[in-house]
Amino acid sequence: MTVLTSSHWGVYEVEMAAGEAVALHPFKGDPDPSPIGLHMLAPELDRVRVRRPAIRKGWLEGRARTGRGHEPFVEIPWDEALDLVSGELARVKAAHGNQAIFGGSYGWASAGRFHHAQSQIHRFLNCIGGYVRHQDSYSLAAARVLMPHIMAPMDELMSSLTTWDVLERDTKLFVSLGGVPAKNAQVGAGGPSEHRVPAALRRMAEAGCRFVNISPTRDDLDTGAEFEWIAIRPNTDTALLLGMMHVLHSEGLHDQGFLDRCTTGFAKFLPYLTGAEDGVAKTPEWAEAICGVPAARIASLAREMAGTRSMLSIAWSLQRAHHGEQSFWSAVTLAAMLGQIGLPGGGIGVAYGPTNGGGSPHARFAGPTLPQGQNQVPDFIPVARISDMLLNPGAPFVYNGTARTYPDIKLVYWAGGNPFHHHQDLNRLLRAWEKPETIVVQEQFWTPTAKHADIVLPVTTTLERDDIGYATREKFMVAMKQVKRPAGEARDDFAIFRGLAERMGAAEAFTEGRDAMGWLRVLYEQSRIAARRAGVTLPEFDSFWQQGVAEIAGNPPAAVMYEAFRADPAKHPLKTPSGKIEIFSEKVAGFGQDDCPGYPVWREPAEWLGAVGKYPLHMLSDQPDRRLHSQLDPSPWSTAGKIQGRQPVSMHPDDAAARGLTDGSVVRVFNDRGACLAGLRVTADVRPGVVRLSTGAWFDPDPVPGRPERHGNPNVLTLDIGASSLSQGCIAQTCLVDIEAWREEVPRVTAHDLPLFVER
Ligand SMILES: Nc1nc2c(c(=O)[nH]1)N[C@H]1C(S)=C(S)[C@@H](COP(=O)(O)OP(=O)(O)OC[C@H]3O[C@@H](n4cnc5c(=O)[nH]c(N)nc54)[C@H](O)[C@@H]3O)O[C@H]1N2
Ligand SMILES: Nc1nc2c(c(=O)[nH]1)N[C@H]1C(S)=C(S)[C@@H](COP(=O)(O)OP(=O)(O)OC[C@H]3O[C@@H](n4cnc5c(=O)[nH]c(N)nc54)[C@H](O)[C@@H]3O)O[C@H]1N2
Ligand SMILES: [Mo]
Repeated sequence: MTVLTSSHWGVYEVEMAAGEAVALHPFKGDPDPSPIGLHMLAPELDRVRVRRPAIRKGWLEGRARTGRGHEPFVEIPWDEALDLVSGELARVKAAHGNQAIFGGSYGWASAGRFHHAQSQIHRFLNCIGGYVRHQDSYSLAAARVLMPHIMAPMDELMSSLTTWDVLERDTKLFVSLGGVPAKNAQVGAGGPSEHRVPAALRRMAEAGCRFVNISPTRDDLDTGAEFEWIAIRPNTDTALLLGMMHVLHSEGLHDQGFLDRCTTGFAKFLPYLTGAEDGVAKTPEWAEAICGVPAARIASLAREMAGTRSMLSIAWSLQRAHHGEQSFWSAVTLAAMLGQIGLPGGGIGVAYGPTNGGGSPHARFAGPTLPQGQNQVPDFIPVARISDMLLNPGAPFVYNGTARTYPDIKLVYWAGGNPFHHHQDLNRLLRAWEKPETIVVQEQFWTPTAKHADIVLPVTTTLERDDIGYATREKFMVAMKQVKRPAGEARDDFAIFRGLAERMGAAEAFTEGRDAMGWLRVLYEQSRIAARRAGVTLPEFDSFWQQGVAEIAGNPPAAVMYEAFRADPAKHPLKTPSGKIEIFSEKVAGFGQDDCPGYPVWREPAEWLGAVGKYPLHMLSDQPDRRLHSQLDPSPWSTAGKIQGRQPVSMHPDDAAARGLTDGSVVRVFNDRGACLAGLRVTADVRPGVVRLSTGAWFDPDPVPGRPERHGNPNVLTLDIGASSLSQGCIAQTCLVDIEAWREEVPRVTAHDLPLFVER
């Protein structure tokens, strides 16, 4: 019998010897397995595990706030560590209330539905009176806030995408904004067991579908055939889409019948489009000056989309930008004018490619989910406003139409995320990080966030515990059996929180008298009931656990997104105030915000290539192809993709020549916010004026102030402001930089070193 395990990169077969995992192999049930996870057993990863509870020396000796990130750690026994953490939680609670505890703890953590770090920490903190949470995600904040006002919640839009087989049969023209990146489709939260995206694109191309990729980078689409690349300036898609809409309207190519039946507010948007409102007609010529795409091509593309069955796919990266809401709203409006929403193979998808799940043919039902309980603390922050919160307690902010204030945080507790990976302007985060009195981090590895904590508690990996792997609309549910002893003294997040709950009189509330296996059984049974309602029969727990895997059989028929809504909008209304697609939203207009008015508009981003300033290059920091974010960065697969040990930065040959830079050399990427060293990759796959530095190289600040970060982490350069006052979302893709040769001695990368340990 094969032992299977699941991860965010897919399912793998575990080779066992004498009861321990010795090797990982691709899962035979997966047509296109990802290489990322094959390296989970690598000694390079084992070396950087957190093995014992560790306390920063200055904190242990006198609760000193200074010293985070450069002081040594003292390792202590578990009992003492749990006493310290529970004592600290109790102290902060008594002195300042639970609203002084930040437990938002954003992050992807690992696959496995029970040992899901976010669920565990939120459940625990709720059992002791609550915590300040976060709202939305780094991935999708602008869209998550906007889309329910105008179309539907993002989760609904993602899980109801028209399925690939329909696209293969009916789509004649597929236009992607930001590609359908195969590198991204490797991933799916919880376990993509059947990687299907590259093959689906190939089948579409073979069936005769034509592809147009509108993106600053060419290589985010691969159909196995020729396709057209329209190299747009970053952050200007809204202008291009408005230019296309202008053509549709002025040539009478828009579907007035669809607009009348299925949308609301087109008439209120029209004066902006024609220029009757502001004196600026949003013509293709107007758009060309902004987005750099020839007006003639903008016009012809609009006609082509109107003249055939066309699908518009919009990558999430477009809304991870200043005024990022506008690209999504514009794309929805263009699709509405084309009138193909609800027709087989036509309309809009948000999006094909960011993860494996979109367009999947498999049934949808709730997987095993640990209940998180009730949070007594009402305070929250939009997820990417963490530095603002820590730096400005009591300061006001607006979010989705309401005015709020930042809470005053004394204790930060993180489990399952890496803010020194995910947050923008890391030099600013370093200043904000000095504010809390105590920072507790539960981690598997000595990540930069662990190194910047006061108390680090060692956590098991998925291979070291029993769990259930499941991702929405995937083909298999996997019994993730423990195949390895925990590294050092690592414990499950559940066991750690149970230990704390026992000390704080909340053990019964937290565990409900169950151990981990007891919970797996209960959560599985709940999911089995949900599956049955969706027409899927899962075996009983014991046979599932014994078989090691359950196939999700009983697939629904091929589906067309919003087919029923299109057929009868009154009977199948959307969850918007009007029940229709809102091209004009009374609700959003009522918020009275110029940076996100009641209909889609072009607003200049804070930084972009159309602005005259001192930094001439637009830096994209996309998702890395050899990792998930910062996870497994020390693995041989991730390091093999680096140049002189650093993250590659891609640059157009013209830009490299203008600066006298050569492929493979170490360069300094810089702006006013910071600088890092990266390895130069010269390629015509990026538009001139654009550079790409993928995320995830572990943050490696130089101890000498003013010297560049050493590993190529783009977040020392990115801008830390909200997308707009509507969503306050992450805008990592709005960032100008310059690049020069690095002529000094190249410093060693220390990101994967262990911290210093001292005796007490
Ligand atoms: N510049 C720029 N920045 C970005 C983005 C961008 O496009 N550009 N993208 C953003 C996006 S979309 C996202 S989603 C974020 C991702 O940001 P994160 O989700 O914070 O990144 P990860 O590297 O996945 O961090 C997860 C951490 O959890 C730890 N972990 C894994 N399993 C467990 C467990 O069982 N228990 C515990 N306690 N810990 C565990 C891992 O070791 C890892 O350190 O980054 C954002 N940052
Ligand atoms: N291998 C791998 N896969 C992942 C992840 C990972 O870390 N590693 N992370 C996962 C997560 S958490 C998320 S949220 C998704 C994110 O999914 P996305 O946000 O869609 O992914 P990105 O890779 O940031 O960007 C996709 C493409 O958009 C292009 N692009 C950037 N800016 C613009 C623009 O202004 N206009 C246009 N037209 N194109 C633009 C980029 O060049 C890039 O090729 O990916 C998921 N998949
Ligand atoms: Mo994300």
